[in-house]
Amino acid sequence: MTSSGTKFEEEVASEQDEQLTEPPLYKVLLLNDDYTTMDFVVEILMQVFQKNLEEATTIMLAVHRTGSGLCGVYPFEIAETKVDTVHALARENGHPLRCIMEPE
Ligand code: TYC
Repeated sequence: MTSSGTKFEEEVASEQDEQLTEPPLYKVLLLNDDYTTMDFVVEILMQVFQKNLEEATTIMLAVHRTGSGLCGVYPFEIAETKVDTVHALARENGHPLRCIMEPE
């Protein structure tokens, strides 16, 4: 406790600090491979990452050409769920598509 503040004032200040602190963010990236179809990657980008057809096509082609591409930036649990959803949909449809997350 500071010399001037009461315990109550300290608690209020500390709760306000907590609300101001942004959660850490994670980039979710798709990785290229030789087997997943371009159409499937575009579908994933539209369904899982809420991209429109043009955005999805641009990201898919960037992954195809460079090896990886940014799908979005999210708090930890949302990023983790997106990665798991991509892998589940890919396996269900017989594609080896990989998706990773990394700190922003
Ligand atoms: N390289 C794949 C092909 O030529 C297409 C592809 C794009 C695969 C993006 C994965 O994340 C990916 N069919």
